[in-house]
Amino acid sequence: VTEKKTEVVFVLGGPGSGKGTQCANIVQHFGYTHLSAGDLLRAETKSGSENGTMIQNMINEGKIVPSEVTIKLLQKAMEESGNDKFLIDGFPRNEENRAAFEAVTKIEPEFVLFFDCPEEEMERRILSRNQGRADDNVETIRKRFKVFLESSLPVVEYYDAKGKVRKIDAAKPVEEVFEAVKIIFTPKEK
Ligand code: UP5
Ligand code: MG
Repeated sequence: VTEKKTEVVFVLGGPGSGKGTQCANIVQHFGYTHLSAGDLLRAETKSGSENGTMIQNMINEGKIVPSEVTIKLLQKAMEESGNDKFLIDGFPRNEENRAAFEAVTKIEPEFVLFFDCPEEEMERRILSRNQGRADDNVETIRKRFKVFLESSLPVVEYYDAKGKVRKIDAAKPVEEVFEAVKIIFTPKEK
């Protein structure tokens, strides 16, 4: 019996670039399980666990939660899914996240889907989202943008140097962005 290899695609992009929206579309067409690191962390704050308050404080400041916490949540969700194909949305957010995930799971991503979007557009989208997220206010959004530029973009550059980044123009309407995404996930004819 040959064990099937776990397949991971990292979905990265700034706050409000459309990661969650496009992952929902990809799931419907290509059979992946969508794991949003942010959603898993937000669920953890509501579970009343001992880490909950710490996670909430980090999210309110737009800071990156320690790798071990996030990786544990991702691993648990991967095990529970019963699937072997994952979209990991919003992780890794810094060099330490990336190195720790590879060291702990021994998984290298197949590729990195990167949603490229201007800050003004991302800010507009977040401010009109209205889903009650504690970090969707102008002050925290600015902090999230700063952390994205300083800590998360270097991760994209790391994978770009390995030829693994598939960059998408995410400023277009949802349907047009998904057309570009589809091309990337559709197996090439040999
Ligand atoms: N929308 C989407 N696409 C659109 C389009 N093409 N045109 C017009 N509108 C579009 O979209 C945002 C909004 O825009 C929605 O209203 C949507 O309808 C609309 P969404 O798909 O939600 O964008 P997304 O990129 O998922 O935005 P999100 O706000 O979730 O991104 P963040 O990266 O900021 O949030 P995340 O949940 O990943 O992280 C939140 C916090 O958790 C982080 O700041 C950090 O503190 C913490 N965190 C960690 O510490 N570690 C982690 O590993 C992950 C998170
Ligand atoms: Mg999201």
